[in-house]
Amino acid sequence: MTPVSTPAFYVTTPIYYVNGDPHIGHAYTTIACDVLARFKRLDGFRVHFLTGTDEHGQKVAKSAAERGIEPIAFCDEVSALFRNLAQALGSTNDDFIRTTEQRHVESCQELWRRLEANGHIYLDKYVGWYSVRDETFFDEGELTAGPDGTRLAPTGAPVEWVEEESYFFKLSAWQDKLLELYDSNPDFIGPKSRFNEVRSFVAGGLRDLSISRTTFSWGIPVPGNDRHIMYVWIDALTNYITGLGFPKEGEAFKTFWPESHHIIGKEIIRHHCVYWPAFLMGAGLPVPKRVFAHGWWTAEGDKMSKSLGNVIDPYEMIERYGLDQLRYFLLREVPFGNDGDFSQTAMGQRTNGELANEFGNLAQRFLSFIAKNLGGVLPEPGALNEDDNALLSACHLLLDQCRDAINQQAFHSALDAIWLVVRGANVYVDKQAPWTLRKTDPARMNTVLYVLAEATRHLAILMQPYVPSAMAKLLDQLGVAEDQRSFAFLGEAHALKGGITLPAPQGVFPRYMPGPGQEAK
Ligand code: ME8
Repeated sequence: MTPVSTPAFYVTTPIYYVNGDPHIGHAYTTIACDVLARFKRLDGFRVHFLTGTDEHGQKVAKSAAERGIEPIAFCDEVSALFRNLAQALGSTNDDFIRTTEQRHVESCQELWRRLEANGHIYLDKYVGWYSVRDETFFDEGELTAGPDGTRLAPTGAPVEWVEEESYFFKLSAWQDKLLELYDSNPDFIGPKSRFNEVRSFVAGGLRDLSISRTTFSWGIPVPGNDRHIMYVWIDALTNYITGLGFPKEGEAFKTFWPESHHIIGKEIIRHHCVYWPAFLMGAGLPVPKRVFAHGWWTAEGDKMSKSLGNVIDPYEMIERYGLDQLRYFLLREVPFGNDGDFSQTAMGQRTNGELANEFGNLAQRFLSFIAKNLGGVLPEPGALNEDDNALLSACHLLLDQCRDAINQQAFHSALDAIWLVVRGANVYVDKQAPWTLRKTDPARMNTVLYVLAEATRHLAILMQPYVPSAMAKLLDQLGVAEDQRSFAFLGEAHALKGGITLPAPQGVFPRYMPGPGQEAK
């Protein structure tokens, strides 16, 4: 049983709308959260990782109507696609939430009741603009001119004029409390640029928020007035506490909520960093620990869209390059937080240049050397020289460097640090040239091979969150037992023992060879 003192960590993806099929953007956030969850588990944390689907609202109701089926049948179908994608990505989520589940209805209604009881909700009429695509209300001043005198939301989505009776949340009353929250918790929002964006939005003044609709019925009924359904965002955001058993504030809630990390795309930062903490504070609940907004992917230089037909299918990428390769590429190519472009040329280059050549070859060179020349027995090292110590100390420093980076969600920085050592290890092999030492100084050759194995053990253990299947194979080949692969086994105290027989080596990162018609565009 996990001891009670084990630190906890809670990570969530946004819950994805079921009005469209999953694509690479959804895969990106899920993979990032999975890397975070795996890293923390390996680092001794008790982790809860939640993902799921956002199934209510006007947009979903419209999509179901277009298909001519009941909304719930439509949701069942598309939600399953997201669930399957998570699995195909190797996601280790502990739960998959659907907002149409009864547990979630109860949770939302309880949150509403608490807000109402605390005097934060009033009934009035909403008159203004609404974007169905963003499921968001916009002020006149935020809109831009569209074609033929129409208006567009800042996201480019069309807006419609709405006039209907609505419940409102007194968001305007939360300005000072929110500013106080940001100022006393500089890590509440990452990256820093987003923090500043949110802070100045709130400092500019807040208007009360319409939180119910009456003109369609696909949503959670407002307690005590079922002519109204809840605004889809109050419903959606609440998933994060439903997933911990709310309205019960039991063990899961108490353990994980104070350690909650929401990873989202930059377009939904306002909902997560303004509305959500205000709802929670209004209901007398603690706010999440941190919200990190990453950037957006374009495809070969263009915005991904169904109409352009350039939406990148994660399954196709897995099929073509491999799952570990896709996971690595997404977190390596672009600093987490920045926008990036998904180019297959870059994907092919990272797959071959970094994974196959730099990392894969490093391991295969010494492992096959040991297999061929030493009967597969890992040699005992002799005295270590300066070069050996330099490489091993660089390995020993990696955990702290990766931890610092991962705690900031700087997935790319952790990879940069690891890659410096991968490159250093390649320089080391070339300089030490064990193939020459075999004839001139076999004892020194033994030391070099051992140092390479021990360095690779460190690299493989630390790379597990990113490329789990390849690293499982590599650690097998290094003779590292499955229960000795957590970060607690990094460092000298658990170094490999010379004299063990290693299994037959085999490549862990195959080279990508474009098939006919698959040459990078
Ligand atoms: O917004 N690049 O759901 P959604 C990077 N249901 N990430 C992308 C992306 C892209 N091109 N496209 C999508 C919703 N994403 C709401 C969320 S949460 C309480 C409710 C990712 O299906 C990114 O994480 O539109 C983004 O925030 C999310 O998918 C939006 O998914």
